[in-house]
Amino acid sequence: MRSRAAVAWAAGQPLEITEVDVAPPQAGEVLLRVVATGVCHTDAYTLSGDDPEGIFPAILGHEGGAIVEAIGPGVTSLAVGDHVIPLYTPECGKCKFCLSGKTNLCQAIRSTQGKGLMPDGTSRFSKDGKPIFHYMGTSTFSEYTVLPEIAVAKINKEAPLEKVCLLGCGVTTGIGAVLNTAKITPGSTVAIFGLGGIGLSAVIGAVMGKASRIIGVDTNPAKFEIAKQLGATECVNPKDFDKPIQQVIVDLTDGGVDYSFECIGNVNVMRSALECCHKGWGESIIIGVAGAGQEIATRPFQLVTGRVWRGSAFGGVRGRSELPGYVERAQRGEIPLDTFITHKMGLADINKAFDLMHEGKSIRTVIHY
Ligand code: NAD
Ligand code: DAO
Ligand code: ZN
Ligand code: ZN
Repeated sequence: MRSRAAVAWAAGQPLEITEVDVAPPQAGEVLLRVVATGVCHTDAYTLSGDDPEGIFPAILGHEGGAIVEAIGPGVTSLAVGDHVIPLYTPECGKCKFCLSGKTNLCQAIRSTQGKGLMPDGTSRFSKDGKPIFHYMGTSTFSEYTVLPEIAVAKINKEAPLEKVCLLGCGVTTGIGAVLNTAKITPGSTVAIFGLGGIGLSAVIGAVMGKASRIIGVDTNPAKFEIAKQLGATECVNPKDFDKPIQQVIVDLTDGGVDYSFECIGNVNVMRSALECCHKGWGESIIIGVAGAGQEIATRPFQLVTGRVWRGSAFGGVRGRSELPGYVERAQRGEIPLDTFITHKMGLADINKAFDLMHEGKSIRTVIHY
């Protein structure tokens, strides 16, 4: 079949809106009609060429809300008409990782997904007979996309897909990093570096976890109002101080915060986030994705003296079993998705969504098909 799509032909080039061919779902796969998709910083990161896994040409997009259009042979857990969220972190329930109970990083299709291919080693997308790669196993910048059954979460049909699409990445990532990865305790003090879609979601997670102080940190003060609206108790701009931001936070908090979250992808900020944690017990969670080849650094004594450095992917959330619960929380009004949607537009304007993100003018743009 034919599908409207935004194709990334090469790193650093704008996406081209065009028609692509989509092959039918094979065994264990489903064809989805994407109703709406968010645009996340990770899409921009890959498009920039900084992503070591970035392969071109590809159809980007990983924050979708969709409806099952067709199922391939052997699919049992999904039916045509189901409302779903595509998962870049699948959940097979059978691999060593799924069975460990310790991680959400299912590895069942990891090797092919990382190569931009379906589990059988081929792509379902092509243009004029030439294959186009999948992206993060989701490719939600195509109106029709094919996913393995194990990478699709079935959700409540009542939930608006043009809003709950944001639970496919950013909002779940931020909330999950606070509640699942850090598991903050009530009364904790928290610092959140970067107040984009991920950091603002971490603010929500910190409110849910009953943090006593939530310090938002961003170099763009335009983000402070919305952060405070969501529950940040104070916001600081590193540019306003002539000492390192970690020192500012240590001074503000009688020795440092209990938990910090890096939601930018900047290795220098990752160091600040670690070093603003309290001696003896402070934990810093890296959420941001740094550029290819970059490395983090701190003095080992920071860890010897009790600080903990950890990371979080998709908020530690197991997509098929836990994401439907996030949708229910959003339906109950506990996750204010509307606050995140600063812009809405059609697929034809998707490059504007990237511009708005780079200009710091959007939290999330939702693309409607
Ligand atoms: P975004 O661009 O919307 O937000 C980033 C924020 O950081 C902006 O508000 C910006 O002003 C601020 N910022 C930039 N440099 C700063 C600095 N030096 N100090 C303080 N603030 C600074 O991005 P987003 O969509 O919220 O994504 C954030 C990061 O999270 C990206 O690296 C993205 O790739 C990553 N991410 C990770 C996961 C995961 O599972 N680990 C999931 C989604 C996104
Ligand atoms: O299992 O080795 C693996 C990779 C899992 C991918 C998790 C990606 C999380 C960070 C990327 C940002 C997502 C938008
Ligand atoms: Zn994302
Ligand atoms: Zn698995």
